[in-house]
Amino acid sequence: MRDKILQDIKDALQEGDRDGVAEKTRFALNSGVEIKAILDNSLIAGMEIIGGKFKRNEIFIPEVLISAKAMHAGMAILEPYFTKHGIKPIGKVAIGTVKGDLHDIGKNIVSMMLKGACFDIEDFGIDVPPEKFVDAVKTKGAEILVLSALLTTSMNSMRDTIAALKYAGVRDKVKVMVGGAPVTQGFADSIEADGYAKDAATAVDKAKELLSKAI
Ligand code: B12
Repeated sequence: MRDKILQDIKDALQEGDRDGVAEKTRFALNSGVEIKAILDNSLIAGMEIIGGKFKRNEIFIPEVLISAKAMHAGMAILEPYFTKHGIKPIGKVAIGTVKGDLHDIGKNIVSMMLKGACFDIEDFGIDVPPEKFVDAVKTKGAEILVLSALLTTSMNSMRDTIAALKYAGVRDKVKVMVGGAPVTQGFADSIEADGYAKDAATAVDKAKELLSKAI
């Protein structure tokens, strides 16, 4: 029964059935299925399948966006339960797609996964200038900055953001994690980022690892 409920959500997500995902997620919660299982085995697992199909050109942008919206619908049902169940945030994260870049599908997935892993997330959206990240550290106490870029040109904004943190004298107060399709470990090292991960699942592990290292 539990497996069938989880599979139904996953199927609805892949079909891009926003209402179906919301309704089935509600049903799963009411049936006592754990939040983490819904998140991991239905929403994230479903989105990973969509990501794989997209990579293999089996589906295209509209389908990805429709499924991402369906995932949002499921997350919206789960979110209040994170706090209700006393799940305390494990760290404060500011996330955004860097300046000059309007891609946000991957960033949103990373954001959702971090939220699912109980990080306190402030999402600045797209085209985020370095100053905004600096401000997140200075006035909002962000412990990790998560920077996403999908364009080779906007990768330079990651470098600029780290330079701005140094200039503002707060580089040692925050960990910086970078990612997005064109970003590599080599690039992350070259701009002196603290962490890089190739996908959203690994991003969560990396964020936890960065937090465990003293800032
Ligand atoms: C969808 C899309 C768009 C949509 C964006 C919609 C949106 N709301 O995001 C639209 C149509 C608006 C668009 C516009 C453009 N796009 Co576009 N776009 C894509 C496309 C097809 C998919 C990107 C995507 O969402 N992938 C799916 C997500 C899930 O993957 P992802 O973002 O990589 O994220 C995963 C990981 O990278 C990682 N991750 C992501 N961020 C982070 C951050 C951290 C810290 C970590 C750890 C991990 C991590 O986790 C995610 C999940 O596992 C790609 C091609 C492709 N096949 O990738 C081109 C692509 C990225 N676009 C491209 C281009 C050129 C453009 C435009 C310049 C086109 C134009 N001439 O106008 C504009 C740019 C506008 C701008 N200033 O940003 C090029 C970039 C080339 C380059 N190397 O620079 C690509 C590669 C297409 C191509 N082959 O030419 N695009």
